[in-house]
Amino acid sequence: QPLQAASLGVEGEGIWLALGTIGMLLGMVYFMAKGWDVQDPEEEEFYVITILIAGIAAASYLSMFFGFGLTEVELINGRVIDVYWARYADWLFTTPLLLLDIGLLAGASNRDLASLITIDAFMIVTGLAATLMKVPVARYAFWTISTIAMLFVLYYLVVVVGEAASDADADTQSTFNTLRNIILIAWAVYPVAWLVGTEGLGLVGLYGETLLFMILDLAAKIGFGFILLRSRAIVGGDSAPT
Ligand code: RET
Ligand code: DD9
Ligand code: DD9
Repeated sequence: QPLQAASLGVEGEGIWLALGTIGMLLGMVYFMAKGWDVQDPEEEEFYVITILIAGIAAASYLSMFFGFGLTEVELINGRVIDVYWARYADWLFTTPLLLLDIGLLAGASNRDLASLITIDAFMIVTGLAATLMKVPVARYAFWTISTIAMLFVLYYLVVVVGEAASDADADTQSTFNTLRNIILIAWAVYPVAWLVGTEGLGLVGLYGETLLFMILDLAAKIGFGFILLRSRAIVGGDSAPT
């Protein structure tokens, strides 16, 4: 049965893709239910962004579960690797939205937000290039470029966005610090997962790598959203209409 073959995945990793789909859907439904009565436009913005993040990820996980977001890359050394490219489509949209969430919380300027999101998109695009290239040295070169871009994103988040947050009230500062720490810890593991996984050195198979990405994705999106939307800091301040 083709459907069954697709949903099991290449190494049985379909179980983690199914759990990822369910986790993203549950997160999305929870955020929708929690935000249903929200009237304040500033607060509503955080809900819209965070629900969109979970929805995009749910669609991406479902497509990977059905084997739709999967492709094979044949390297020049004859090695053939299975790659879930749908992740990159997901991350291209969701990582900017996550940065928008935390940037709006901190009260960062539009100019700083635009810079941050541009470097982030560059990180994902060069990461996809690393993933699809046939020449191993080119793959590691693009991985290195993408990782340097990530270090810029994290630096910018701590220094520039952190500076904006330091002017905010105590609630906002404490929520910002928690969310920033989730990003610092979770995001930094992604290039390591790529490097040890099937795209890189192949120390970890597709099964283990898919599990690792699922845990990271749920922490970085649903854990992040849960903390953000529970915080009083997102309720519009003086600027909100009464
Ligand atoms: C890649 C490979 C190349 C090197 C680097 C990467 C970084 C990816 C990151 C992804 C973050 C995803 C999130 C998803 C939310 O669920 C592309 C793996 C640096 C940081 C937060
Ligand atoms: C063609 C199916 C790709 C699914 C990716 C979902 C994320 C898109 C934003
Ligand atoms: C030009 C960048 C090369 C990076 C090599 C990394 C090799 C890891 C095995």
